[in-house]
Amino acid sequence: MSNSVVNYQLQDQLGIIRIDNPPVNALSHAVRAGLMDALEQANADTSQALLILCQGRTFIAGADITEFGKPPQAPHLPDVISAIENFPKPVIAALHGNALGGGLEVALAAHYRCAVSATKLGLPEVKLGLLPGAGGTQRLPRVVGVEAALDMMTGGAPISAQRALELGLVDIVVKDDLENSAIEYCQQLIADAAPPRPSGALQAVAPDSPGFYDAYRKRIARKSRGQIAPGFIIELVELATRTDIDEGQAQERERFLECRNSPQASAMQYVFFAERAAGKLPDIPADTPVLPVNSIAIIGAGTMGGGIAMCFANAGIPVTLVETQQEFLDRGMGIIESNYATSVKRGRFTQAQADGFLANFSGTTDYADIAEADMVIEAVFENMDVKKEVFAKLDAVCKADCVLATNTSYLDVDEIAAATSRPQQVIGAHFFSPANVMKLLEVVRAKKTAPAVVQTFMKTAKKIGKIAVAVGVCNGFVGNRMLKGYARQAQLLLLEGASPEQVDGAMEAWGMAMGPIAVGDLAGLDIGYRSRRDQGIESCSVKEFTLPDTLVEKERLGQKTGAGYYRYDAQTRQRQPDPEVASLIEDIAARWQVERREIEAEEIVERLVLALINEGAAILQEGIAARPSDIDIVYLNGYGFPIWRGGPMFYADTLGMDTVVEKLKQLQQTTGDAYWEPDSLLLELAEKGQTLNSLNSSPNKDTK
Ligand code: T1G
Ligand code: NAD
Repeated sequence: MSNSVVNYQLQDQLGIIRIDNPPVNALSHAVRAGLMDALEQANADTSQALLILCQGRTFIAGADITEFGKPPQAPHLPDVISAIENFPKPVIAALHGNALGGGLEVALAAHYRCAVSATKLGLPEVKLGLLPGAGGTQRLPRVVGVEAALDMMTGGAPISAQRALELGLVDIVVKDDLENSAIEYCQQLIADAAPPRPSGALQAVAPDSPGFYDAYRKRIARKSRGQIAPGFIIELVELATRTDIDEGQAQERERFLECRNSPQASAMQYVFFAERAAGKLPDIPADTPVLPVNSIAIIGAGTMGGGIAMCFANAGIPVTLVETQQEFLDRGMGIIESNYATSVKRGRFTQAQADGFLANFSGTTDYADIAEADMVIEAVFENMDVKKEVFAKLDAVCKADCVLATNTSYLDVDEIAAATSRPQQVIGAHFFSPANVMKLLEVVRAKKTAPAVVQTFMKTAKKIGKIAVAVGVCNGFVGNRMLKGYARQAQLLLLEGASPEQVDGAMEAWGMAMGPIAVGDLAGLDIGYRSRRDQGIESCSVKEFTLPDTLVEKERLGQKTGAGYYRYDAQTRQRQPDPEVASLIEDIAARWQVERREIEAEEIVERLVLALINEGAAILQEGIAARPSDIDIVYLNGYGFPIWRGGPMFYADTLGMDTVVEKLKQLQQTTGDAYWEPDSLLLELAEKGQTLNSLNSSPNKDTK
């Protein structure tokens, strides 16, 4: 009695359940039903023990997320879990790949667990706005202890098989031939007459330090700000230490359903699929051949060049740094070495790992030394003439199929490509600072960039752990272009009466990682100042630039000079409001005859988020982004937009197109600012009663 995805077979004294539901053996309805059938069969036959394992690249990677939002079908997962835990014969789970979510809960319901060494084990539900809903919050603390369980469930990051062995989550780490090693282990258990060993019967030991849970809530407060699931997980783990498994699971189910029905969960599940969609280019087939990238050169070992180089070295790809002078090379390498030392101190890498990464580095001031590089990424000064000169040199020395990329933030990639005889090999690769930390990468497709070059960069991005989004050429691409309107509103709100701390406070309370004013101080006000001068904009000639221009001319560049919009405490680096800036703002407002008034947080949030939405719509209309979810992935991974709001375009749909258009029109009327004219795409969608999300299923094929 098997079905298309679950097979049961009796082999000597061992019943073997094989699950085969590609791509990740998710616990779909068919898998759940198949498991119940197989348990029934094994219960009735002569098997002495029961082995559960999966075909393909991974053990069960969780409940089937594509079934969320659809009417749930029996058997439900908690029923399958109880059937496994209460099975009268020992049940063994054999793990490989990613045993995640409901998959780990199935393994926890089993009485014994073995795993191959590369297995990852985790309960990442919190990343989907959920919590483990099939006993994970009750069984995991019983098996690994309260603190380790909390770390795994509130953070969502998987642990290694070795760590799982140390914690007692797996009983044995077996050789890589999973099936045979697992069968051998089962036969040993049968020979030893090992009994069923329900983890639900174990006792979860309460931590003895008073105030443990409050301290734990404080510890995760910053990274889980605004999310409901992490708090519920702490509550349920605490409950596990003082109730039996049935009572605990009942409470868990209630909290799980509360999360599942929350807007946060639908936003975060949208993000799960949006991240995966971003890697699929509507006009370039997935099987387009990619160019080899086994060596790379980085031109410019400054702030960005150094971080970008670390990404490749960490992925095991030899990196050559190119600078104009040896002293700049030494300076750049010095910063890289100290970054690794910091990572070792913080336990992110072992010393051996850091040494291994550093061994991938070499440096030169002679371009001829990079003639054989497979890929080159330029990260020199943000100046068109300098970049053109560099690309002309690369065109002269690099081999024909070398991929030539520029890390420019704003400049025209088509113009840079035209400085070479091979524009089809030129592409934009916009990393975010710090490049060795930030996950986002805007892959900028110039008009002549060859599909194979685009595909090569998308694949390379995944290899170095980045989330790549393909975008077209325009000033500031997707992220920085939308940021301009957002930052402009922030400046206008300051002149109209809101203080820097009010603007940042409102956005951070709404969920942004950092408010726009503080972000300016973090990035450095001189970058914007130089870019405006390069564009020929005279200082203090534009209302919304007058304050940052004035601050720069007062050498208040932001955090790096200890003062910008805020003053920064030398020890704590904490930002403090500065009365000097407050009076400066009043003067500038008077100079521009801006009437000042009380401004509520709600207005601040509304204007800044609507600015993102309206510009995002224009970007879609122009085909600079292929789908709204790509824009969301840019803002979630590059600009600190709260994941539980799904991104600016997803958020626009939660407001509704009618509301968005109405609010934009109201602002246009009250401010007289043409900037607020609703983008034609929003008008069209509102008229047709459609959502931005409806465009995600038919992405724009002409992203250039
Ligand atoms: N359900 C449905 N589809 C899934 C899926 C899932 N759980 N996981 C992956 N996919 C699809 C994915 O969309 C993609 O499809 C393909 O598989 C390959 O994925 C009760 C309720 C396992 C580490 O959160 O983290 O259990 O794009 O491109 O980089 O407590 O996928 O090819 O059409 O990501 O090798 C908890 C989610 C669920 C794990 C593999 N589980 N998955 O990464 O491949 S909630 C998770 C992942 C739960 C219970 C609760 C990763 C991966 P397509 P991929 P990958
Ligand atoms: P930086 O000033 O820190 O570093 C630039 C480096 O390039 C310097 O070390 C300089 O010596 C070197 N250089 C200049 N001309 C060179 C040449 N002809 N050959 C070799 N090396 C040369 O600048 P940065 O902040 O790292 O910015 C680099 C690029 O990255 C710019 O285009 C910038 O717009 C972009 N960018 C910056 C950030 C950021 O936050 N800093 C973020 C994304 C993109």
